[in-house]
Amino acid sequence: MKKTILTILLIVSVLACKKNVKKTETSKTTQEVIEKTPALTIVLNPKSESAVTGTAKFVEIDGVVQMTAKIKGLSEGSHAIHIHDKGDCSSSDGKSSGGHWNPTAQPHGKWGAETGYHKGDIGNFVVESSEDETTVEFSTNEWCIGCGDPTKDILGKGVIVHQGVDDFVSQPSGAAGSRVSCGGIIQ
Ligand SMILES: [Cu+2]
Ligand SMILES: [Zn+2]
Repeated sequence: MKKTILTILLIVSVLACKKNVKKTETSKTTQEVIEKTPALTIVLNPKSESAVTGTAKFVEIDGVVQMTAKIKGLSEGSHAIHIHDKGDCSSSDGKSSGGHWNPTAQPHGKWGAETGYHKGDIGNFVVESSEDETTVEFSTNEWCIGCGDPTKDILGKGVIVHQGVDDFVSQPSGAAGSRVSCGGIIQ
């Protein structure tokens, strides 16, 4: 009888031990995955006396950077959004962020155009109602977050939202009008 109880206790403790080990391993793996996923969220601040605010979230998964921008305070209609060369939004007109981010020395254009485009040429988006927040989604494998490759790395650059529309033709920046919101892509 004593032997049976001991055996049962032994089996129970071995099972409990096994369960514990498995749990620990699982949580460690999840933690590692989180640490390996570069991500950041930046704030977009009003410029050129606008009231355009928002956030832009960047996440890199399997070599693809996904941008999700949420923007408020824009008038109804189409507006341009780009990545500009500097993460400096200090000037009141947003021009401290420089021209379009163009590390591959291409002409300005529509994203993916055979004639060329800047790495910052995200394009236009539509605001359905000036009352609502508009979500802008964009993803590409031509960017990275902190990989150090100067032709891909968006860290240190700046997101600019324009009052006007990018015509994809005018050089060097698509004649998209004033810069109404700015956020530095800085961790
Ligand atoms: Cu721009
Ligand atoms: Zn451009």
